[in-house]
Amino acid sequence: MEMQVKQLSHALGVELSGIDIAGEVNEVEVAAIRAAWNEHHVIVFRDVDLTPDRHIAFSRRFGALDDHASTPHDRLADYPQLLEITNIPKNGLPSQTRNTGRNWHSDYSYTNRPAAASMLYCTEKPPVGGDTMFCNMARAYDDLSDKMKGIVADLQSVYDFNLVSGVGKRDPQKIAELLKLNPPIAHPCVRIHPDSGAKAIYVSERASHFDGMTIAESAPLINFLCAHATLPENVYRHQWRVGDLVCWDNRTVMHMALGDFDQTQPRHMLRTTLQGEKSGYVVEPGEK
Ligand SMILES: O=C(O)CCC(=O)C(=O)O
Ligand SMILES: [Fe+2]
Repeated sequence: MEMQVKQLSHALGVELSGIDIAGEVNEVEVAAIRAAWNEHHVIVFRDVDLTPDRHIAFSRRFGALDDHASTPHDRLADYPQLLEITNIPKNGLPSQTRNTGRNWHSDYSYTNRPAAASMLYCTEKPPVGGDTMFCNMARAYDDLSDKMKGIVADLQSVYDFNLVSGVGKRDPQKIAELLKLNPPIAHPCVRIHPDSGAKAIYVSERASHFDGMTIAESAPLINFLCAHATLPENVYRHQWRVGDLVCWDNRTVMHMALGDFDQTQPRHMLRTTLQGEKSGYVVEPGEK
C-alpha cells in the first residue's frame, strides 16, 4: 500500500498512514517517511501498537539513538533509549517528569549534543487535554527581514538548564546533578538542517542570553524571536490519542507540552531521541 500524507495544519505537521511502522519497514518506506518528515517537520502515526523494542527498532531506522545520559533519572532502567514522561507517581513520590516540556523548547538544547529528532508515543492520556504544540522554526526564519537574518547569523544562543520549565518543582538534589551535567552552553542562533539545508531559528524560552551580550540586552530579541516563531499561524496543536507516535525534528521545530488537563488523571508517554551532531561550547552563566 502507498503511504498517504494528510496535512494537519497550514504551517507544519502531517499524518502518515499506509505503512505498518510496528512491523518490518523497508528502505523505500523509510525514505518516503524521511522525505515527508523533512518537508513537514512533524509527522504523526495513529493507532500504532508499539512495545519498547518496536519503538526503539523503528526509531533506529532514522539514526543513532541517544541513551539520555544528560537526564539519567528520567530514562527507563531496562531501556536507556526510552525517556518516560508521565504524571503517574513513582514509589509514592510525585513523578519528576510531571511538568516536563511546559515552555517552548527544542530537545536537549542545553547539552553538547542537541537532539536531531524525537519520537513520542502515547500510552495513556487524560480524557480531555494534555495537548502538545509545535511551531515551525524554518518558516519563522524565512519570514525574518534580511537585516534580521544578518543579525541572528552572528549570534550564539546560550542555553541554561535553569530555564527548563518545572525545575523548581523537581528534587533539589537531582537538579544539582543535572546542572553539573549540563552547564550553560552556547549554540549557533541559526541551525542548518544537515539533510534539507533549511535554516531555522535556534532560540527558545530556555535561552538565557546571547554569548557576549548581557541578559538584559538579549531579552528583547529572544522575546521577539520566540513570539514571532510561536504565532498561532505558525503552530500545530496535537490532540493526543492512545497509540499516537508523534515525531518532530528538533532542528526545525520548537514544542511545548500544555498543562491543560486534570493532573489527577494519568498521562504517560515514552520518547526516543535521535542524536544530533556535537555542537556548542560551555560558557559562564549570563550576567544581568
Ligand atoms: O509530554 C509532551 O507532550 C512532550 C514533552 C516534551 O517536551 C518532550 O517529550 O520532549
Ligand atoms: Fe521536549
